[in-house]
Order: sequence, then structure tokens, then C-alpha cells
Amino acid sequence: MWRGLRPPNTEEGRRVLNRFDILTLFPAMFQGPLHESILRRAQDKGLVTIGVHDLRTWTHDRHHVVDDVPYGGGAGMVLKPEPVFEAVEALRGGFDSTVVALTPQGLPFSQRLASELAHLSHVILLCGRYEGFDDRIPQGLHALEVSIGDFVLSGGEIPALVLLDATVRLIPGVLGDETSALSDSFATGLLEHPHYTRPPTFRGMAVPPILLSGDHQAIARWRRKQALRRTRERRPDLLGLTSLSDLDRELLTEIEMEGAHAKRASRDIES
Ligand code: JD8
Repeated sequence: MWRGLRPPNTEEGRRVLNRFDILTLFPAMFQGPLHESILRRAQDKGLVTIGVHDLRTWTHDRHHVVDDVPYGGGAGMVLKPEPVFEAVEALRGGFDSTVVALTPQGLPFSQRLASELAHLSHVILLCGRYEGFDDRIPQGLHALEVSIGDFVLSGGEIPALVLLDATVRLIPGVLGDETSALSDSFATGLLEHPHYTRPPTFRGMAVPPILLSGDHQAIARWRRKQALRRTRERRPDLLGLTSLSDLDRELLTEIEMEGAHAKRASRDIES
């Protein structure tokens, strides 16, 4: 029986451990990002443990070879299965582990996937290099393949850091203010409204006067309208997916009418 405070990471009585193990040929790439800001604080608070492991630890030859030429020919090298399988078997250590391989062929990473990973007790992240993994690696390890986007990177390390940053901040207790993870863009399905701080005028650019009015209800309405306006202008693909309230529909109608008015005014000036 637990006396006093509940043990860390047992919020719902399910999470017994929050552990990430990263398997990489470039462990030094993680030393900056994992030891600053939110990721550092999450580890310092004991909310998550992140291990970084050099894949060459699991080689047995004097030159620590992890790659080989591709069957079928072609340029570049492919990561050999043996060291990766040995490493994953060592890191699993009896936990209920999920293996994630960062590859360009993977499932597109998203806020939804981050929130699912945040509930897992142990995630092993495989970072490839060169031309990538021998395909028996993701196959045989039942790895979930994840991609962070449709652009070409040199390896899986930066994608692993992106996944960690997005995921760890969703673990309960990591953010000081629990509400900020929920109000974040993508969590709400809309882009954020613009933010301002002092001074009230900077190089001729004034802060929108409503933000200085002290009318909190008017400010909330203005911010919601700005969020809708920006999403409509910059990411109309997101608008379709969000559930809009009656107020949202009213605000969008206002935005559309302002747009129609501005078009008519500029046409009148031009002619
Ligand atoms: C892992 C090797 C480089 C990939 C030849 C360039 C993810 N969104 C993403 N873009 N790129 C990657 C990624 C790239 C990787 C490896 C992830 C391992 N490369 C290769 C194939 C073509 N080079 C990624 N997640």
C-alpha cells in the first residue's frame, strides 16, 4: 500500500514507467537537445528516463562494423540486422516495449501519434543512417515506422528528437501549466492567434488596441477570430477537421464579409 503521496507516473494507475531508449550511431547529437529546457526538466523531475545508446556497442568485430553493401547493387550502405536485433533484445529487458523506427517510409508523425506514444511505458527509437535499415529490421522487430515529413534528412536522429519533444511534453506533470498543452495549436485543431508584448508601439507597429482594453470577453472573442482567420488563410485543410461552435461559424461569416468588402474596395480604387 502507498502511504503519503502517490508514486510518480501513476496518474491513472497504469503508467509504471516512462522510458525512452534511443539507438543511434551518433549519440553526441542528443547531448545538447536532451539536456536543455523541457526535456531536461522532465528528466530532472523523474517523469521520464531517456537513454542514448551507441549501436556499435552491439558489434563483435574489431572495427565495430554496422553497415554493409546493398543486395542487388547500387550506391550507399545499408544497416545490418545483427547489431540492431541484439541491441533491441538487450534494451527490451522484460518491459512492455514498443519499437519505433524513424524512416522516410513511415506513418506521418502527428499530434495524435504523439499523444498515443505519451501513454506507452517503454519506447525504443531506432535511428537509421546511410541508405537506411535492412528491411528485416522493422519487419522482424515489429517496429512502427514513423516519418516526420516529406523532406529528405540524413538520418533518423533529428526525427527522433522531434518525436521526443512532441511526446514528452504531453506526459502529465511535464509542463508547469497543464492547460498549455491542451490549448496548443493542433491540439485545438486551429493555428494560434497572434501574441504581443511590450512596448505598445514598436517601430511604428502598434499592438491591436483591444488587447490593451482590459475587456477579457472581447479579447477572447478577438483571439478566437484571429485563430480562425489565420487557419482559413494559411491552413484551410485544418478547418475542415475541427469541430466549429456556433460562435466560430459567426466569426467565420464576419471574416468572409470583411474579405468581400476589402475586395470590392480595392476594385473600386483600381477602376
Ligand atoms: C532515417 C537514413 C537518409 C534516406 C537516402 C538520404 C524520417 N522525414 C524524414 N526524412 N528523412 C528521414 C530519414 C532519413 C534517413 C534515415 C530517416 C536513415 N536516411 C536516407 C533514404 C534515401 N538517404 C525522415 N523519419
